[in-house]
Amino acid sequence: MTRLLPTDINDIPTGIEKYDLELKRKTGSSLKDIAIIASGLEKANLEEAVLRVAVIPVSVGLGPISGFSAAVNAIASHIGFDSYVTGLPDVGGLDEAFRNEADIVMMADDYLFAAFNLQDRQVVSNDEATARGYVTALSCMAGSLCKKFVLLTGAGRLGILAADLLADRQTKLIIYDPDRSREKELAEKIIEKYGATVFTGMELPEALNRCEAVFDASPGCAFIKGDYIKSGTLVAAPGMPLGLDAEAYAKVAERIIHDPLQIGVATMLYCSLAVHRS
Ligand code: 2YJ
Repeated sequence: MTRLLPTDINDIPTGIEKYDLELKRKTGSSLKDIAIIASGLEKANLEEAVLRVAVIPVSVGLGPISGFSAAVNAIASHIGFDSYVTGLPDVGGLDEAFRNEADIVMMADDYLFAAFNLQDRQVVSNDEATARGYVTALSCMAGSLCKKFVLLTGAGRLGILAADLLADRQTKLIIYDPDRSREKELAEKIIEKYGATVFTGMELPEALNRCEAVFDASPGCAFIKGDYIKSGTLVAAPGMPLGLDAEAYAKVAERIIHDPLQIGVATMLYCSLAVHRS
């Protein structure tokens, strides 16, 4: 996750209802349901009690991003948590969260954005949750990803997590990274772990032509061109900025999941209630 800009997130609190309707139209599932499925929890087994979430602004490094804590808070409230932003940042905020008996604390510096479940000593990173949430959303959109050609662009931190989850769903994985050694290294790991078929060494136009779905885990901007993507392709694109150019976006507008925070944050919260150790 590159550092978000206030313009990426300022509309989240006012637009969350509309966002959720659009997500449901595209995937058949609400934000809350995608997060629950992604976490591996069973909806029927979830406890009734409303959990308290404290979102703590963090001032170290590059400092607070205007609207970041408010956006995280709006997402948590929208999916049914009793969420609030602490009055103080940093250690003062943590002190406040403990005194108010928060169940979950969410905070981000320039390197890590994490949810800490204070009851169960669980910690979930935004990267981990974003990979889980977006693979789930892509799968809901597709019906099933099993045996489908899925192109994963980007073999970095998020790509490594997504590759694992996509291979686990028995996709025919195509990995593309401009750094071909990273691409190969990730493919070898996946082949060794899952005995899966993984395709590498393709040029992007060929890979886009072969695949039925794309998981864009790259930090690149507008490198997926409209000339090459097919109009039926399903796209999960968690990164900011968007990897698709305007023409590519227009072609897949009804089949693309792309947001700056919503799926990642919602999935962090439910994953913090579940046990995940991969
Ligand atoms: O509290 C705040 O407002 C800021 N300290 C939030 C900083 C948010 N951090 C980022 O955007 C970093 N790029 C985090 C990367 C996390 C990896 N997914």
